[in-house]
Amino acid sequence: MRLCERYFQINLIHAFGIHELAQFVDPSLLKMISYNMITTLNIEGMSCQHCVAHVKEALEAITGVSTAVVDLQKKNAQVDHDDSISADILKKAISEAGYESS
Ligand SMILES: [Cu+2]
Repeated sequence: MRLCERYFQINLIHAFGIHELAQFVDPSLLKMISYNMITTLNIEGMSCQHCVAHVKEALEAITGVSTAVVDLQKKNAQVDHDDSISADILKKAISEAGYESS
């Protein structure tokens, strides 16, 4: 599914709600819809832009993560992902990359 279609569908959900949408949209299409959400995690241990790139790469390698914006000054990452991804999955990837997160 292309990104613009996906966002269009999410806007539909926000406008009508999933149950209302189910009344006039094919149920098989609804199964394809997942919510996108943004999770912000605090990250410890990043000291330079290489660390930032490393964390970003680790997060964006996860299926279901679309983008990760990692900020060295703020010591955080804003991760845009679908609803199949939990914070624990994100933290595990950060941990495996060698950093602490909460
Ligand atoms: Cu570094």
